[in-house]
Amino acid sequence: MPFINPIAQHVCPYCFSKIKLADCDIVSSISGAVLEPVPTKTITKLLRLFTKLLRLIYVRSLTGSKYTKELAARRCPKCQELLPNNIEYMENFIIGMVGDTASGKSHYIAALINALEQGEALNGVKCIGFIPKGDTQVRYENEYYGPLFVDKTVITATALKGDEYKYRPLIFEMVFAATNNSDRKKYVNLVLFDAGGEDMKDPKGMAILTRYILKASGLIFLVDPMSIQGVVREPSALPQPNVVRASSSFSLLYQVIDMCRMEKGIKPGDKIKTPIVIAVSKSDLLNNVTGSIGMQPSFTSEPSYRDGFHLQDYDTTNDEVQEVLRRFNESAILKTSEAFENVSFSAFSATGMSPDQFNRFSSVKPCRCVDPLLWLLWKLNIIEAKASE
Ligand SMILES: Nc1nc2c(ncn2[C@@H]2O[C@H](COP(=O)(O)OP(=O)(O)OP(=O)(O)O)[C@@H](O)[C@H]2O)c(=O)[nH]1
Ligand SMILES: [Mg+2]
Ligand SMILES: [Zn+2]
Repeated sequence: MPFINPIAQHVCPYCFSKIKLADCDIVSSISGAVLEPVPTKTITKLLRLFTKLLRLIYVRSLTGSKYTKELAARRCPKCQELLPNNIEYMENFIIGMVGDTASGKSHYIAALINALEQGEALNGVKCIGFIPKGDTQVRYENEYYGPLFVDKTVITATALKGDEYKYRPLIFEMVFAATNNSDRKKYVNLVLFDAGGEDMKDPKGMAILTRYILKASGLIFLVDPMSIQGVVREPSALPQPNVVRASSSFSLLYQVIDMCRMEKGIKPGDKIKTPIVIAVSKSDLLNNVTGSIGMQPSFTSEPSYRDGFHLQDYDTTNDEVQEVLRRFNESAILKTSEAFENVSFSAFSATGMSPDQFNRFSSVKPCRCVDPLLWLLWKLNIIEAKASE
């Protein structure tokens, strides 16, 4: 039976509280019944003292058929969510999608996870295990994969449903093989949050409903090309998109910076350490406009990830995207992003094309969706990058 460190603190991926596993009830995921409660006031003082001491040296492992047949899980004492059953030996990496309404967050999640499940990119970075936890796969298939890749229709705008009061992440267990530079395997839960742009556009929404942005290990900030005024005004911006924005994305970025500083106690002028990728979404819409300024960017073609994450290729696209933002009068985003210590620029297309008038795609051809995630994993020291040859 594996030893579980009883004094280690773990971060709940749902409410972000720091918890000790000894303080969690063990619950059946099937019936919801409490299988082993944390001792409460109902038991005698002496017994309570004894169990308290025991919990300081021993935490039960949830292995064996007794727990498997109940799909046993620990329950967070703060938010009552059932924790992933691997929480004792995994580190949680919360990756938050940020972007205005209709900037492309949900289609991106659909294409990103599909690309990860295909395996080539993960094999390349020596990820030897990728497993969705709990209800993640069912939710992914119903809300993302099914609509986009099977029905080839637009995914509906994200919003909390009737009785929901918080966004729940998709959680994937990732195991990385030992390498020359690190002789131990790495165990990581990739915790991916998607939320409605409406719930992050003002400080109140971000403080309560999209709080994950302030707790994230890494951020992917989406910039819709249709929020770049220089692109929208370009006559060659075809096909003309159905959403043209009145304002640029950098006001949302200002808010992220302001609230991250408040949350983490960072003085103005000091940099925020959370790595962030500023990613231009819907890069297929840029095909014509980049041509009009004589650019043939490599960010509109899919690279091979077979033998790993190529830093040189990423750096090329990083420069290209910054050039596009400069040339189309969106330098404010470049300037604003200087508030972050680790920032890079990327571009991807989740679908390869805009939907038709019936909200359908004739085919779905994602491009460069894994780039932002691989860069974050590299910055977080989870994967290694291939330096230039
Ligand atoms: N051309 C093009 N359109 C895209 C792409 N990705 C998304 N779209 C379109 O952009 C619109 C919004 O995409 P969503 O993924 O729903 O945007 P979102 O950021 O999740 O929006 P909210 O959930 O409302 O915050 C949809 O009509 C998509 O069809 C893309 O890669 N290329
Ligand atoms: Mg959405
Ligand atoms: Zn919790």
